[in-house]
Amino acid sequence: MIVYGSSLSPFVRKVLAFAAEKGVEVELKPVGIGSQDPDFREASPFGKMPAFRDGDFAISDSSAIIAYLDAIHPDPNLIPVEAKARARTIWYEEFGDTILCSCGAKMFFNRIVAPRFLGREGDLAAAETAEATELPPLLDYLERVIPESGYLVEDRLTLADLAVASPFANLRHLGFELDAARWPKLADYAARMLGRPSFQRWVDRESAFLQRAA
Ligand SMILES: N[C@@H](CCC(=O)N[C@@H](CS)C(=O)NCC(=O)O)C(=O)O
Repeated sequence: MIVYGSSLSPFVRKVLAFAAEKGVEVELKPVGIGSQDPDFREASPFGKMPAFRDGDFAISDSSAIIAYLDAIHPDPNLIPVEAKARARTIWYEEFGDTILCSCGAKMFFNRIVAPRFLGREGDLAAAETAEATELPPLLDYLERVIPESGYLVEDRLTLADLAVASPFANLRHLGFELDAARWPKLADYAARMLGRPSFQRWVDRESAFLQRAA
């Protein structure tokens, strides 16, 4: 099975971590933003990463890919079946994918992707505003909702944790330190989740790659 994209994308990283936690082997085929690679474009008609292929089956969108991986490899269960826990898991995935990622992307794209990989200046004012005004309420929210168990749903690892933790790797690459005085549960949570082998393998590679590209 092939995942197309770069693990620097929080959506790609979420899929890679989900596959690793399931024990499913996937190969990451590197493609960058705007890639015209025909196999990638066949799987992702609008050129967004991640895209995915399993033989003659191709699909894009991290949530669609995860639904597929979950269906062909149900164990270990990472998407609860109990109604409320399942709904909460989907909410946290949505929160991670849209609310947290769209804020984090303003910082990561403008400070790293645009200048280093696209050869143009990023909108540093937009990045600054995102960090100063958009991000803190999202971090306050997570600080409130993380249970004592340290897992968002059912006191065990689920897709909710993988989706919420993934964008924190991008914040780490930006040198953003979670203030443990203001967000103690969250600082511990993010460090524990990104320290799982399913994430750490990729985050370490990304750090090395970003250092080379600096
Ligand atoms: N909802 C999609 C979002 C994918 C997405 O926006 N990926 C970004 C990279 S983080 C991308 O490919 N951007 C390039 C573009 O929009 O052309 C998913 O979950 O896979």
